[in-house]
Amino acid sequence: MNLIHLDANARGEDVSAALERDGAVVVDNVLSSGQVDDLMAELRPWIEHTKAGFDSFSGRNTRRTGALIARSPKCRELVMHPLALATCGRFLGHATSYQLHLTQVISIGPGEPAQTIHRDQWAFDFFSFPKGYEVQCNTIWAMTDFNELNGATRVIPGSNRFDDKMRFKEEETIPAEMTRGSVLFYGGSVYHGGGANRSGQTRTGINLTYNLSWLRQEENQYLACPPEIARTLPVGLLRLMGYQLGAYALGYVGDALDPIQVLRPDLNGFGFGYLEGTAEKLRKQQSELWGQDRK
Ligand SMILES: O=C(O)CCC(=O)C(=O)O
Ligand SMILES: [Fe+2]
Repeated sequence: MNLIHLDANARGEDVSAALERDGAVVVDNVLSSGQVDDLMAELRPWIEHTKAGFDSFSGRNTRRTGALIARSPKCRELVMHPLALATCGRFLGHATSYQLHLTQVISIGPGEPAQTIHRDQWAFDFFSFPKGYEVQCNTIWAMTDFNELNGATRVIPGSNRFDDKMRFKEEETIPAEMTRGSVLFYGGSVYHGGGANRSGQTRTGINLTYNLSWLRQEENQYLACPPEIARTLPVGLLRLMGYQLGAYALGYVGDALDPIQVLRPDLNGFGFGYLEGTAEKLRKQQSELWGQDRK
């Protein structure tokens, strides 16, 4: 059992291929030390005000700080990182579109026991998706080094092809060790969990996850980021947050409006500012249904 590492020049298709095969892969040293410092400078006040988790899965010694789009301009950039988008575009490219699923700084404090090994896609009401049908693409950006002692994420490479609802012990997993500034990519189907922190220091990672737009988002992006802030954000980011049609009839407002027209009436909504490939897929769906283009 071995976790693949790619270097920072890796392309989205390389990361996606590794994810398809193993369910998880580390890309080393994507962010500079200065970039990590800048992210942490914005996040620290929010982390300090975050309460610890309320159950063993969220972690009673772990702080989970969300709403990162509203709270941190640097995280907005990270959510749109070209390697993350290129990887998602490929790994989740079988659907019409994908969207931002959640934003969360996970700070695992000293003494936290290991989290239950799970699949993130269990969030979808424990529905068993067909093997090989990927619904989610996840990142954890290391803000501290991740090592076995301080609670590096535990993964089972190749478990993306295992049966659903299996149970594992910590010793059946390996730690996704990586340096500060590196990123762990992992699919929704790979078995993994936060590691036990047996060190004296907090382990901090930024968990940014993406899912197919026909599924619900784990973090409610419309309320986590108030409209006053959302109105100031780049259109590409708004589309990713869910201000878009997820498929032909998913997510419209009122009289069949594109949701971005409600937030930004100044924009001529349909087909504008979508991530690569999505507008074309939506048009294709329409022409299949109507036998013509809407333009
Ligand atoms: O913090 C980690 O390393 C992983 C946490 C995790 O898998 C989760 O909360 O779903
Ligand atoms: Fe998880």
